[in-house]
Amino acid sequence: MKIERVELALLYLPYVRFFETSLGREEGRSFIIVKVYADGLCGYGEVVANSAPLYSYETTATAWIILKEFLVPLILEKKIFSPADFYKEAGRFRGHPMAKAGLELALWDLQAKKEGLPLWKLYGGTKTVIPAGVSVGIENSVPELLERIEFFLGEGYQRIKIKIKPGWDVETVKEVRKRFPDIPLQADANGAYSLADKETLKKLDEFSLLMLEQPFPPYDLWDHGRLQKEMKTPLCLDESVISVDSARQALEMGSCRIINIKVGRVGGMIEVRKIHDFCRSQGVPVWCGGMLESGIGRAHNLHIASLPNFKLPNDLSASKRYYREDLIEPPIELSKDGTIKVPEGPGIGVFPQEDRIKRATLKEEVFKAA
Ligand code: OSB
Ligand code: MG
Repeated sequence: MKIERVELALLYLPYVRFFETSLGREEGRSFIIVKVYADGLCGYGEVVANSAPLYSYETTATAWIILKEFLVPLILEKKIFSPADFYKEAGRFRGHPMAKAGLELALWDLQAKKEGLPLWKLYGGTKTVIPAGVSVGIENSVPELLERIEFFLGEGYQRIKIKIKPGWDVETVKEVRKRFPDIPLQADANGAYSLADKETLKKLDEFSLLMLEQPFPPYDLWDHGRLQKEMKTPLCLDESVISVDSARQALEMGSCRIINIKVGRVGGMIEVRKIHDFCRSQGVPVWCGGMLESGIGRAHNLHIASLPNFKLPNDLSASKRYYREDLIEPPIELSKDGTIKVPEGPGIGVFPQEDRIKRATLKEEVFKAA
C-alpha cells in the first residue's frame, strides 16, 4: 500500500456545557483531525492536543508543525504505511506524543479498513462492550455538582469521577459521599497539589474512593511514591505516564497502583500495547482515559479499551455528553447498563461526517506524495 495523500484539519467544537478542571474552565475544544488516503480508503486519527499547553506541553500549533515538518514526510517521502514502521521511525524524534499518536491512529484505521476488520480485532481485543464512567468537571457550587452527578447516574454511568483542586477537595468529596454513599467514585487533581498538601490529601482516605488520579505534577514520580506510602486510596497516574519505561519506573517506585492510559499522551497504540502488557504482567489494572475527544478519537478509544487488562470503568461517555452534534454517525450511545458497544464495522467502525468536519474546520492543509 502506498499512502497517496495526508490531510490535516484544525477544528473547533463547542462543548454542550463548560468543562472545568484544576487547569481552568473551557467552553470548547480545538483539535486536529488527520486523514490518510490509499487505494480509495481513508484512515482517520485525532490529535488530542488543545490550543494551550495546560494538560501537557503540546498544543494544536506545535502538533501541526511537527506533523507537517517531520511526521507526514516520513509517510510521503520514506513511503511508510504500517503503524509499526511509523512507530519506529517517528520514535527517533523526541517528544510530541499527541502529534505522533494522531497519525499512527489514522494508519491503524486505514490498515484495518484494508483488511476489512474492526480495529479491536486487529488489536486482539477481548471485549465488545466497554464499561463507561463519566468525568464531572468543577461546578460553581456543590449543589450544582450534586445535581450533575444525579443526572449522570440516572443516565446509567457505572462510576463518577470528579475533578478536584485546592479549595474544592475534601469538603466537596465529603458532600458527594454524604449524598451518594455507595457509588463508585474517584477524584482527579490534574497535578494541582504538591507534597506540602500531603495532610489534606490523606483526608480523602475516609471516603472509599476507587482511586485518586494525578495529585502532583507530571514529573513528580518520586513524590507520588511518598504520598502512596501514606495513603490507602490507590493512586492512579495519568499525566506522569508517557511511555512503558515511565510506567515501569512508577510501579518500581510505588508511585501508583493503577494506570490511566491515553493513546495521545503516550504517542500511539504501539506504546499503549506495551504499557498494557507490562501492567498486565505486574497485576496492575489499567483503564482508558479521555481528552473530551470527538467521536473519531472516542471510537479509537473504544477499540483500545477492548484489550483484556482494561479492568476499570473508562472515561468513555456518550457523544451527547460532550457535543451537540458529534462528527460521526451513528453517535456513541450509552446502554442502560452503563456500557458502550465497540463499533462493529471495519476500522474505527463509525462514519465521520465530512460536512460537519468542514463546518468545524478553521484551517486545513493537504500533502501529496511526489
Ligand atoms: O485528566 O482525565 C483528565 C479531559 C481533558 C483533559 C484531561 C482529562 C480530562 C477528563 C475528561 O477527565 C475525560 C473524558 O474525555 O470524558
Ligand atoms: Mg486525568
